[in-house]
Amino acid sequence: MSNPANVKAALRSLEIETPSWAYGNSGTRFKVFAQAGVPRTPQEKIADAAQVHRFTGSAPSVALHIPWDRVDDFTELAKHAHDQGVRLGAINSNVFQDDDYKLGSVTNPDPRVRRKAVRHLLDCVDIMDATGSRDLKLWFSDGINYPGQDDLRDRQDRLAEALREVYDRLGPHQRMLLEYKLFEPAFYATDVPDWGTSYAHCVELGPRATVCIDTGHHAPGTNIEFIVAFLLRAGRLGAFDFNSRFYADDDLMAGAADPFQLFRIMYEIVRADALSSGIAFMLDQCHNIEAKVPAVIRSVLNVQEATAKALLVDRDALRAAQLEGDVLGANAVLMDAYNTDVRPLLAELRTEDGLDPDPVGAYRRSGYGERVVAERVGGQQAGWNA
Ligand code: LRH
Ligand code: MN
Ligand code: MN
Repeated sequence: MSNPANVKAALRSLEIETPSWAYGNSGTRFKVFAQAGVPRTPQEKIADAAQVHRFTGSAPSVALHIPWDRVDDFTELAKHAHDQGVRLGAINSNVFQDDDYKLGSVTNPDPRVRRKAVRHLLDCVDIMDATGSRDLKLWFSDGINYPGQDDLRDRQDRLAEALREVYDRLGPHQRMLLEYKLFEPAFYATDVPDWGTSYAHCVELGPRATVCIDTGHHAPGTNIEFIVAFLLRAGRLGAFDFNSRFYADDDLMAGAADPFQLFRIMYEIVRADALSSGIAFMLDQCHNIEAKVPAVIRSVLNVQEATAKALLVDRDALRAAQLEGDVLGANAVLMDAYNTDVRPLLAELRTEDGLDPDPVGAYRRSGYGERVVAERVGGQQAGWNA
């Protein structure tokens, strides 16, 4: 097993970005259950994100979604984040909410709609310039519901053209993250349905275009750690949107439904020594029935636990067993690490860093939740589930 000091050092370097939309009201397409005390403004979402960082020490940045988080002055918003002890992270573009996008955004057959969508993406790069964000995250709801509805290949051409224009606008230190999703809201054919499509467009674009893996965006049973290993080998894994799913894009807390899968993903990261290589480890979640800030804290802890277990894998013993063809032995090495209770190690790490060993408990005891319930009236919707 790796030595605990090395494990702790590696865990200290792990940064998990939280999404502004996790703090707002959200729900399913059937109902949004409004919660008391949820943020009314982007500034208040950032204040909540800062609480997650305060109690975990591992969530120093918050992703924005535009236009959900539109403000007049993004430089001011970046300053506000800094004053709260966090920074602004990835800018997530939103070209899926307007009526104009009924038949798609950048792949829409109507050039006027495509121009509008590209203009929004370019606006997002302007916002990145103001916030100092490195990453532009693109997710397209584009696709078709019926065979013959539109030309599959033309849509790829339109997509490539739009991506090129946006990629060429990026500054030298900015990156594009292209997220894929199997289905929903388009059902028959999605224009960026899988990692292969995303990867192929990224390769065509250039080195600063990389794939974002949202763990909820695959068919059931997909081996996500294989995708992780492949993209790492190809140098094209840019980011994760972590969340848990039982069925589809459930957006539940990362590591809640399948902590073993999260461990297997993090093991591939550790295996590639890629924990601090610039991959953005982000959460993309909604907390529809549970309290939001503690749910985000719990998710950060889940990612930390999976990572700690991945770091505990005895890589030398694993390699030796693999090369000997010792199937059971190799599997046992991995399972030994997974079955280790890493909570005492993480509690010790937090204590050493001046944090409470129990971040969820500490948050509850802080009284922040009660205070915002008293202060904030009329919380805002997180997303599109009106
Ligand atoms: C799409 C998605 C994408 C969006 C977010 C709100 O399902 O995962 O990342 O930006 O949800
Ligand atoms: Mn996502
Ligand atoms: Mn999603």
